[in-house]
Amino acid sequence: MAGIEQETEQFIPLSFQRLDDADMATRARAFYLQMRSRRSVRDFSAEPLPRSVIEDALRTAGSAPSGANMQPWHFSVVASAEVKREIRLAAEEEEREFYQRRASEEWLDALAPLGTDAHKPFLETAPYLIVIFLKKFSAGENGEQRKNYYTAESVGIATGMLLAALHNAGVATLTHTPSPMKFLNRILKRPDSERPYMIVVAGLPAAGAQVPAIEKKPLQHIAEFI
Ligand code: IYR
Repeated sequence: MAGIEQETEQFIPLSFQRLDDADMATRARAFYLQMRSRRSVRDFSAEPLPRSVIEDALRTAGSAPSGANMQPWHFSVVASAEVKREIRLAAEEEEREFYQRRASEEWLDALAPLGTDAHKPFLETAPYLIVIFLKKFSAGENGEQRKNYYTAESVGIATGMLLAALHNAGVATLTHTPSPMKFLNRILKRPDSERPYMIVVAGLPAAGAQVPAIEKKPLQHIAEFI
């Protein structure tokens, strides 16, 4: 139709691998065992990692499903020592405020088993800080703003896939959310239409790194079959 902008939907055959039941069960178990060995790490080594590993993990994250396929995410990967330092200083300022004033007693009690405080050396030590931004809007074909849908759900899924991809590649991670995180827009020069969602700290654990002795709920406590 001349003059009318039209998006014709096109369909292609689905590529799907049908596994037999035994294969499914083996793979489901192997993936579970692999993923349950993931732990959030707060004590990182400064040892560098190949950028290609981070790039492929980001490709995995970028393959996540999203509302209307808008892919409402942006990943700023920080390896620069100066920028990591800037982020650490700004984050620690917010965290001091959090631990000294903002956090309720109840929240501090809930965090006690993790042994966290306002001191965040890992933001400088780890080789990569992957800063994830949530885009309420994307640029349309003619530069106009297009609204994105289910942005929190979409970015949450992409972040989970990123964590799984990094763990699968032997990279240790920490999900870190200094609050508020608006300083990340300033430091990383991202537009106001993007909301900092999370920092994923990525690298190798320091020799002798320890993690809190915490457990995951068993299946019967988190799921039901009806
Ligand atoms: N952002 C703070 C506090 C914190 C909050 C939660 I919820 C955690 O699971 C862990 C920490 C910090 O990073 O210390």
